[in-house]
Amino acid sequence: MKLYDWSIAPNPRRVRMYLAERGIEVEIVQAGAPDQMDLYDWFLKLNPRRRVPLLELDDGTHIGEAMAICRYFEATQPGSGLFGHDARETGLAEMWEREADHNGIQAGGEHVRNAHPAFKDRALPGYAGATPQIAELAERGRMRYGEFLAHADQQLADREFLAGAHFTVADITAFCAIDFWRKFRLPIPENAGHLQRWFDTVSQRPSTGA
Ligand SMILES: N[C@@H](CCC(=O)N[C@@H](CS)C(=O)NCC(=O)O)C(=O)O
Repeated sequence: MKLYDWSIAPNPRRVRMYLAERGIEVEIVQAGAPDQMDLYDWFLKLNPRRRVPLLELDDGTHIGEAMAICRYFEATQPGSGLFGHDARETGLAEMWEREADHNGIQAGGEHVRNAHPAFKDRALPGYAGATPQIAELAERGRMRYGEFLAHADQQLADREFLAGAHFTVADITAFCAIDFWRKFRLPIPENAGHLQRWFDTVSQRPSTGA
């Protein structure tokens, strides 16, 4: 089994954090260089979806999508609680994980990839052809991302983690989004004190260094 990774990218980090939280060891193969904007040619030939992370099983099966990969490990080695400890927490973890993916990782990406010169003609990940930047999408992405930060701040006002008392995959995805996009001028707002407290707490977890 191999996990194709790209050390600089936020989505593979979601899987690395999940594995580190669980103490699961998998062979990790870099599919792109840390100082390049493109994944390696050999990887793009191997994976027509042209994106990381990608899990390769021993029978050659390829599983993409960060949470699908985490769910594979949760199914083969169940019981971590990272997808929730009971029905209520499972629902909340799922809801906030999706929120953090759609309006965190993807909305931040909608802004940065449509605004930053480094992403000229590369506004969407995973496409071989040119995907031009659209200024209106950059603005909309910033708006969506801002809403996400505000909602997360509100949610964290009276609970330690997004789904409640326990750290879950929702926190993993939200942390990977916020820690990545803050480097592109999308910081945690000064008035989002609950979110900042949560971010500082999660930053202390050893899995963030994975
Ligand atoms: N929804 C996918 C997103 C995967 C994705 O967009 N990965 C980025 C890295 S964070 C990528 O492979 N980008 C390739 C590119 O920019 O061409 C997931 O959860 O894995």
